[in-house]
Amino acid sequence: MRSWPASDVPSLADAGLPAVARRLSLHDTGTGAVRPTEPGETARMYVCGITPYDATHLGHANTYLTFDLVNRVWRDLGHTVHYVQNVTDVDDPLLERAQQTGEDWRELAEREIQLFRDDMTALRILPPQRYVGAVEAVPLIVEMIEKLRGRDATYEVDGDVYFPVAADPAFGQVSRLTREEMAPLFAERGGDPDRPGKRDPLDALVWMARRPGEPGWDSPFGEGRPGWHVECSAISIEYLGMGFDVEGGGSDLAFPHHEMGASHAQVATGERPHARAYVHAGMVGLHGEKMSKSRGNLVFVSKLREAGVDPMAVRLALLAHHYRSDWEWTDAELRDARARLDRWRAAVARPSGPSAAPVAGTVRERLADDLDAPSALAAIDAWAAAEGTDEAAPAQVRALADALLGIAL
Ligand code: 5CA
Ligand code: ZN
Repeated sequence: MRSWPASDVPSLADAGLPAVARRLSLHDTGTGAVRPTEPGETARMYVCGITPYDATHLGHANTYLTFDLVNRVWRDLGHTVHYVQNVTDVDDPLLERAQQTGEDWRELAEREIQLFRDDMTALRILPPQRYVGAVEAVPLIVEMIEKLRGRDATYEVDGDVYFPVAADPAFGQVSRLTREEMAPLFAERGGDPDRPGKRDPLDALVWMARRPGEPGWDSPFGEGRPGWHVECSAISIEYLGMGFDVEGGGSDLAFPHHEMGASHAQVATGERPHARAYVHAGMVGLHGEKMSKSRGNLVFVSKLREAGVDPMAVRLALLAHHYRSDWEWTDAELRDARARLDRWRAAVARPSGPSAAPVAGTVRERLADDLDAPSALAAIDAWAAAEGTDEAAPAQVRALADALLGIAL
């Protein structure tokens, strides 16, 4: 499906700030360690997209911003980035919401996807090259389930098709959780541990037979719709191949979603790993709880935009927190970000300032170390607060904030 327009990314080398050879290190949930990414000339990234039954809230924005930094740092290091994102445009919560409001599920999805595109554009989050809906990916997903079936890695329960987690000896590799830890998360995050007829409570649904009043597509396993995990597994390996560099999402996706997706992909292809690093952003909360559509405690990006808030202030407010931390949104976040934006804008409007080379070095170094955006912001704060006579510096710092942090000053 259609992605969204890209904002320009200035070349820092052209601005007189050549990059030094460096690797981007990221925290990999699969090993629990911060490790250098080792992409080839083309870096390959898959980030889980929205389930479009409600608009973009600040938690979503924070997660997509995290991977926008990965994209920007890799580009600055000279890589071409091949970025793929899905849209879960058919799934239980979307169909349930449409049912409640009496709206057609396709119209609901299309409206919320468009709002998401507009929010991402306003926040200057670079678009994926491939933006793929579950509905349009049904043939790919069916093909993948056929591969699993060919490897004896499916079974049926009352017409629904399951993947037995026992088929993947590496199951548990992404989340590194014990079965005792997995069980409640599986139940909480869309799983059905108690369904009679399952071989293992943790086995994942890959194809759901059509239910009355719900959409369905033809397949060799009967009319139905795809399970959630197999959607991302099929889309990622179709457009990126196995062993891509980063699979990303919020920390609530580590288990079961990324765990199951990796097992499906590895069993279907007989290769591993699915992704070389699994990277997870922290959860943004409001009033003491994770912001979530099901809880309804949301601050929408579109509402802030409607209220006249500068999207760059929203972006700066999110960047002020390390991507892996869980934190709470308050009005003070936005107030501080606005003040910072004003200070930076005034500083780059000066006829001269301190040399840009040291601040560029620090920003690049801090971001390459597991995306330490708060320290990168502090480096620009210090530059903005100091006086200097370098007449090229204001334009260079403007390019730096734009290229690496996505902040248009
Ligand atoms: N469609 C699936 C992924 S395939 C899905 O999880 N959709 S979602 O709309 O629920 O979430 C989209 C992304 O936002 C996911 O990466 C999720 O981890 C992240 N996310 C959701 N809530 C928050 C939050 N409160 N803070 C940070 N990230 C969040
Ligand atoms: Zn996903």
